[in-house]
Amino acid sequence: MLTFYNPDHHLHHASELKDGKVSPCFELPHRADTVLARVRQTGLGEIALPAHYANERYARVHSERYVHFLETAWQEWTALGHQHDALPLVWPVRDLRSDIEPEHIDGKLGFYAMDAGVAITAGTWQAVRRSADTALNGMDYLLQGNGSAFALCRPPGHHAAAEYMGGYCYLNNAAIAAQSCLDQGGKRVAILDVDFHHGNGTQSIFYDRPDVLFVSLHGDPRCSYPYFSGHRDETGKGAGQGFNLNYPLPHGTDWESYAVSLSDACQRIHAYQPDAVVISLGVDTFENDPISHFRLTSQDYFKMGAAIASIGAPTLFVMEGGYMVDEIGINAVNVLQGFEG
Ligand code: SP5
Ligand code: ZN
Repeated sequence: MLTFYNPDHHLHHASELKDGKVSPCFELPHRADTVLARVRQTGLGEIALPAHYANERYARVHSERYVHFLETAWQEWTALGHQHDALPLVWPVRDLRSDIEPEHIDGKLGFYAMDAGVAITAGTWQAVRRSADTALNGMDYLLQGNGSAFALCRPPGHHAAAEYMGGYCYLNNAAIAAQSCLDQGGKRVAILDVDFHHGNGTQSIFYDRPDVLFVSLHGDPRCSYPYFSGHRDETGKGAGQGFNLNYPLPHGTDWESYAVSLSDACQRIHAYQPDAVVISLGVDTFENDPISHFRLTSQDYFKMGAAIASIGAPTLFVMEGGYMVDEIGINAVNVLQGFEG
């Protein structure tokens, strides 16, 4: 399997607010380095440097003003004399006004964010856009007639919606790739999200559309981040009714029960007859992940890959979360090898 990878992800190395303290982000450059090293070590296949794409491609699923904000936020922040990371700190919840974009960068940061896990640093925009390009090039490669590809994206994307960042995510790489398939003649794309956390951003982007089937297995939002989406009754709206499928699972879920939901999910995707499948591949479902609560073992990831192969469609794997850095490479590549059979 061909891997797309751009080392510019190193330019994004941020802090986050966690447990009441600003501390180094769990989402570190070392994560992608570890996965790349495992790709090399296992001889999975060639590694290609992704092409560059224009902002308009990101703006197919994000608003233009949000893409502009990401591109200019660091400049606006440093114009105030700051030299450290920018973090959002005020949000337009419920009855507050969210129809007017603030002019001040402090207001914009909250307006365009869902949490304080998305610092803007000097290199964030460059890393973020190259991450999206990695997924775009992976999809182009599928559209050339190839059966699979691995987009080793970093930063991840699935918490980012049309107009907000969150959960270490800025541009929604999987959504951008799915939309690119449709823009180039695809009729239906399925996105299967196996990251431990609900892919709220991807769900939000495609919630009212029947041309993208979004299916997610994740920690029950009653007790897991992102807390405010991922319930079973979120099934889509309008023309998209029935094209959003959530499988919230309890803390402690192991392969035996995970596999029941995964098998059901894969059957539903197969029945949809998609032109392509995008896998939001988070391996934070691992038993020793430091911020998650499932109990999959490294061996289980081979079986996950085999289940995904049973869908029988061209498949783009897009890297999302996974934070036990010593194991993330093994687990991610086990999925890819399990897929190849
Ligand atoms: C892409 C992705 O996996 N994003 C995950 C974002 C999760 N952010 C909040 C996690 C909060 C977990 N708090 C645990 C603190 C342990 N001391
Ligand atoms: Zn995650």
